[in-house]
Amino acid sequence: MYLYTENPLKFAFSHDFEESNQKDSPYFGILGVPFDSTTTYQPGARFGPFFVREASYNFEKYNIFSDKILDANVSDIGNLEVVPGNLEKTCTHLESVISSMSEDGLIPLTIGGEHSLSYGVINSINAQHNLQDVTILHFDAHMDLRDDYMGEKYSHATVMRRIHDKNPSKIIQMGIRSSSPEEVEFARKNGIDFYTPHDIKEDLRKMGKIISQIDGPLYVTVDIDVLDPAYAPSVGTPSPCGINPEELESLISHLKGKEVIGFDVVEVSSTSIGDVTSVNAAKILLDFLFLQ
Ligand SMILES: [Mn+2]
Repeated sequence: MYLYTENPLKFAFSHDFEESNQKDSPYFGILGVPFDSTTTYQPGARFGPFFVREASYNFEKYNIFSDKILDANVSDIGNLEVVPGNLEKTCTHLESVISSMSEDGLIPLTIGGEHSLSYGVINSINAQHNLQDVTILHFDAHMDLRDDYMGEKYSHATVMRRIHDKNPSKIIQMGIRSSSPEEVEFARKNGIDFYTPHDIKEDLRKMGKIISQIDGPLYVTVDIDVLDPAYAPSVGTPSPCGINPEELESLISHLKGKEVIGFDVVEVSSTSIGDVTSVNAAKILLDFLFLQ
């Protein structure tokens, strides 16, 4: 690096990985996964990592609400080398990188990319943690609990079903407003708790409490389409009448002090600078980092 140069593609406020720092507090590693091959409707999530990083530069390092300067240990390790059109090979690469990150003590913060990548991350985490002890907190407009989507077992539309197959301790879904009757039946039969935007708007405190009461290790996956399309129009599968950014901010704030073993923000398909979808996605990551 030369004086007066910078690498604009690293997430704002991230720094080079220093192994010596990792002992006292959690160390996070940001990984972009520019992959969107199973997208059903609006493609472009492959550009999510770029636009989310770009949007991250427009935020302050100071959070006025918590009166805190962001000082989380966070290192942006770059993008995964994906195999366009091949989810299986992409997930193999992903699992390899996530495993290496875990060996270095880095907790993955993944920027998507389509939602199916969460499966790759969780599958790899399964090797480090016992997934049977892990709660999955899932923010989404969609349940993603289909056993297959048009015959495909591995798809953005089946990702939570594949994660459920791995027997996590619990799956909690928030923001749900679009599903098939079979998915609702599956959720009810299998102890998957789901809450609609109505539940969240009616009693935000109660929803926060549900998050506060999660015990043990926790993986958080945020499909940005959980937000209303007014706040996140550039998504693979937009669904109206979602929650707003204040509600999501409030829910995320309840992760303070939790043992979060991974966090992803997926389905950002922005195609222009300043797109509100990527701005909100960057904000979610920063809100989470401010809790550290
Ligand atoms: Mn979704």
